[in-house]
Amino acid sequence: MSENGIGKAVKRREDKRFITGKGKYTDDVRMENQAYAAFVRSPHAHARVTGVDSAEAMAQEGVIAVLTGPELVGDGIGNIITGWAITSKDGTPMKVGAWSALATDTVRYVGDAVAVVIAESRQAARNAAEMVDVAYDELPAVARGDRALQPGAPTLHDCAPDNMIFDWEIGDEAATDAALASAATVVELELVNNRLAPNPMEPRSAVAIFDEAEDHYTLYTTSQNPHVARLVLSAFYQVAPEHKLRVIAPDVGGGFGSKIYIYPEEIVCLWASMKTGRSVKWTSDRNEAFMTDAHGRDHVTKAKMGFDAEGHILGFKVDTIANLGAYCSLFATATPTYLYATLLSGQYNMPAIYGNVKAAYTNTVPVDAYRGAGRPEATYLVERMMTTAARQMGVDETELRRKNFIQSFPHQTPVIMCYDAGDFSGNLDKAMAAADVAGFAARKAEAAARGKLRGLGYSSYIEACGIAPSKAVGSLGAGVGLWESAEVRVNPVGTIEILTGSHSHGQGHETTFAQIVAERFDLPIDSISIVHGDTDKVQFGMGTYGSRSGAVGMSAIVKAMDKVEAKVKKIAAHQLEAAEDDIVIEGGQVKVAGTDRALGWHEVGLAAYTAHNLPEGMEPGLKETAFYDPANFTFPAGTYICEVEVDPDTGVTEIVQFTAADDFGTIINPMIVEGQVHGGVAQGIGQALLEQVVYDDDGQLLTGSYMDYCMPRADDVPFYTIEHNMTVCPGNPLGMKGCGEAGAIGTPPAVINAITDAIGTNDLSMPATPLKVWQAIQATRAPMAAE
Ligand code: MCN
Repeated sequence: MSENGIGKAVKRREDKRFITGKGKYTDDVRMENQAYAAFVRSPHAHARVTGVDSAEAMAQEGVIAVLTGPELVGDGIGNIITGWAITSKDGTPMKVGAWSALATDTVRYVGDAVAVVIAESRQAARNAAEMVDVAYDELPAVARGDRALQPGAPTLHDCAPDNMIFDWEIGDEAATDAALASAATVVELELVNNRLAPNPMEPRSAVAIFDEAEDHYTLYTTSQNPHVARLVLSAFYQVAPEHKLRVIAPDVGGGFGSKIYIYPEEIVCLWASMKTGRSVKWTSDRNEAFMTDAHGRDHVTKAKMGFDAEGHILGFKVDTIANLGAYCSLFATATPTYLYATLLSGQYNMPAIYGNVKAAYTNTVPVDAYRGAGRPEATYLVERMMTTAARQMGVDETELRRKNFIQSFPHQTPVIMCYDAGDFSGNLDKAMAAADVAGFAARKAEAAARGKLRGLGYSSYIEACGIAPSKAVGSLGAGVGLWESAEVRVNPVGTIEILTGSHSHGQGHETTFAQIVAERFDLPIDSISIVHGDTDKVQFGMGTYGSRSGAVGMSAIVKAMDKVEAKVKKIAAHQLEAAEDDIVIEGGQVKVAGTDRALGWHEVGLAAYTAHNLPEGMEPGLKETAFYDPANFTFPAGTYICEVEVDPDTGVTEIVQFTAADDFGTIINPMIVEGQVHGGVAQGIGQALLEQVVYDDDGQLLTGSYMDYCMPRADDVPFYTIEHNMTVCPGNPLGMKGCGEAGAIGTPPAVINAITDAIGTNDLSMPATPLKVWQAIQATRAPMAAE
């Protein structure tokens, strides 16, 4: 079949424009009457706004308008919503504090927008923004989730006097307590999952265009899900009715989750465009990005795992406090609940699990989904627990994992998920062979001879991708369905356009999506184009996050291709006077199998549109649409092995080897999948060793630039060894599982388990900076005798 079909390492077609600088991003859009927005942001973490004086700003040259929260609310622009309703264990609904795109009376984090200046140039807007005089009455602030829930902490929202958004539970507490009480060994852990800034290469940007003559709005924006943005902007923020608003997400330079949400800036730019009659552009700078892009993670967790005398897990009890920041962002409430605690079973048979998650408001920027979203938090906990338990019980950690691995499928865990397929021992075997675990002792001895501490760390992760089915997620509180759509449009000349509701912002969909079409119709990949990211071109779709585009988005394309194939076969059978079952599509032709009777693929396309000779009653045209709602999540899983060398004198960790053995089901493009794993592992290494957003106790952001927030660079990451161990996913037509987040999910515990193996203590938190590692080493050493 096609030389560019499934399983082929086709080079990314989109890269030509990216690497030649020809990508077209939102900030590249320039309108003739374009003005610029600059936001006036709160310097305080918590304060009452007692007045906004814009006279001086308005007097500056080039300033068109200064707009404020009360005007926005007065024009009927609605509050920012959260999309997943969580019910607390006492049956009460979660407490959602009001979030206006421009603050009306209170600011709740440093960077909260108070006003916007619209001016003729970016610089004029920024200069004038500094002249807007906002009077604040400062209020006490709280930045840590655990502290926000303590009595006496300052209250952010009246609806939640104790700052508790929800106090949610999953699993069976009594059964878990009984299991722990009967356990031969109980292992306890306290962990912090550090707060991260997503840092996509392209910062957020918006260009809003109001066409007064047509009473129509267009928004160019850096979105992972333009249709959802249009829906929310229309239905909830009342910016414009859906049919009068076009949202275009052109080339988007990465998102990692942070571009799922509809932020205040897009709402304000659209509204300001209507108010001023000008097109309005805003592009975030890096400081603004650190201050206002939704952050990720930020959990504090206490957990206990009980084992019987043979090392079988009996029960797992988890208490987590999740810091959700100042307001509930779009997916924020789903991340520490249904995306986290439903994976507490990891790859293991666990008869009893109980998870309690308390979500807190704090005076920090909202926390939401960031690459992995909930699943890295679960994996970090489960996999550090397994390693710690093996060390505490004095058993081999790979044997402990194997003993507890789930072996038969489908497997229903005690926390909602039903794993459909997997080969966890096989993943571990592949990883151990590729990492040459057998040779580790010799490498450790050699390192010791050089004065270095060498360690090996494991992580056997599992994740759930392609959140589904819509009915099930609806019953758990989701405000949307999580299906995907596709249209397969065969043109009269036989070329094909695929209109997909998925959105590519670095994942290579223009290549992989075309590969499955090339494979199916045995056509050159150049005759296929992928259209996405424009609500005026593409039918409603749900966008890209949760590694769903392969498993869900491509499945919709397959469904639409089924319909196209059926019609093509009918037309060919009619014209070639053969039975439909005898028609095959190959080599650019539609043939009667075993004969030389054939039509060119393009001839069938043309026949569908001339409609001169179609079967009786058939509609002309060759274009089919499908909506695909998956029957279940997909469950990518794997084992990662990290080998480190620690310098005991400086605490510096070097990752000397990193092996990833993943099960992503059917792989469409091995090169793109490897790239996805490389990127994810780099982010996982970033979380484990380098990255951390820090707010001080007053809620001031201390890591507001790359001088203070340490991203991984090329010399922080090793060359990776990537292995695959495929079990086909039974839940979708291609047998695929997602690969886009695995690296970020599986990596952090592998790195920390390796360092703690090297230095001989479990007491280490992320990011494991040289200072922390050095201090941990010192703590393991006996105090020097007093002289
Ligand atoms: N693929 C494949 N075979 C598989 C699985 C996937 O060939 N078995 C291909 C897919 O066709 C697609 C790519 O791999 O081209 C990733 O597919 P998938 O795992 O379905 O993930 P999505 O396309 O839905 O992308 C979302 C995912 C997420 S959730 C984050 S966060 C993330 C990630 O992708 N953000 C990224 N990878 C990123 N990569 C870049 N460059 N930039 C981001 O912002």
